[in-house]
Amino acid sequence: MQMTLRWYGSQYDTVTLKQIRQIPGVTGVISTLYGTTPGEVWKTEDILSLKQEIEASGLKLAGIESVNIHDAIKVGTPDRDQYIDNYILTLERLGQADVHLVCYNFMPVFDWTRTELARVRPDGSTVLAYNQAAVDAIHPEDLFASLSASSNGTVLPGWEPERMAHIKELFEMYQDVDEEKLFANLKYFLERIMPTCDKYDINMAIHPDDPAWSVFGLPRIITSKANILRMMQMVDNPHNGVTFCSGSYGTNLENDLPDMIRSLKGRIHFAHVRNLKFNSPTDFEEAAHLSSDGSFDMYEIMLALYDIGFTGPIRPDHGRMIWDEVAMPGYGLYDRALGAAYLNGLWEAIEKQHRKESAS
Ligand code: CS2
Ligand code: MN
Repeated sequence: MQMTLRWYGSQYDTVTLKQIRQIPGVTGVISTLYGTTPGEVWKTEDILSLKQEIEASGLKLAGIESVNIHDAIKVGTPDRDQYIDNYILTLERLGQADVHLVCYNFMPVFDWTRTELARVRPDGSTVLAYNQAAVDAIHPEDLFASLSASSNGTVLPGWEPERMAHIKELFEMYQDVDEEKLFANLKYFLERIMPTCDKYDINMAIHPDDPAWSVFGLPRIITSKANILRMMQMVDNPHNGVTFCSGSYGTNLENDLPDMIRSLKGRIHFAHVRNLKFNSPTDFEEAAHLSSDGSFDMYEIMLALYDIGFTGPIRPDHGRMIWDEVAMPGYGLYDRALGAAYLNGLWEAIEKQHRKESAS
């Protein structure tokens, strides 16, 4: 595996490449052209300058998170082909720039959903948290307003003000889209892009829906073992793969994370590894990465990745806000650096144990 950190670009991120370079064992970043909107064709010069900037700092551009999908593709409106053509052009340009990993998601309207961006934990750190009763009681527009008020002046991915300005129309667009239709539209999209992915060896890695169930009445499909295996089979090409995000699949306690990882052998191209602390099945908060701070056994998750021979980029996911850092919620430097060091430690122990066992 290759340890990475997500980085939003010097214009948007409070964390610098120099800081990332100094985290032991982190060799690359996962980035994006954060200023682009879904549906836009990425410019080659912008891709290359992002890559050059990252490489000049001694890091690698390990992949893109995300090239976002225009709603026309998810809804399947008549103009979707134009947007898929645009997506293909972006993929070609990424491939020509020697980028071979693209993370994306297929969630209607929103990306991840949380009800609080700064819940205070017993140690005084603040974390992103989710409470189902709070979602049931709030209108999405009001949730957006309350989230942007606590985002430390940063723009949250998937909750961009331009998108939220059209939230009513977005909900209307999805009126007739149920889970089956969403699956069909995803299949249509993947079948059209696979030849380009084959040509440039681009691994597409779908990010799970977060939380892994329907919110605000919108359909969600990338939620469980059965659904993700259905997706792998419906377009059975190794370039049609997965971002295994423990914090997103893990929102549903029925998901057995190590078992899911093993069932996806060969199709996990990217991993987000983080912990959650459940206070009840419908209330959770984003604890520190350490197993004992949350509800997941992080050793078992890393062991499963090791056992399937995972070699792709991995990153700590959201971190807590600690040591008075002011940054994009979930994306500060300090706690993600602790997360990276911890995951590297688990990996080293697993690797050495395995080597010892096979020598004896
Ligand atoms: C990320 C997602 O911040 C996060 O929760 O894991 O925003 C992820 O980048 C997207 O869903 C992938 O398209
Ligand atoms: Mn994730």
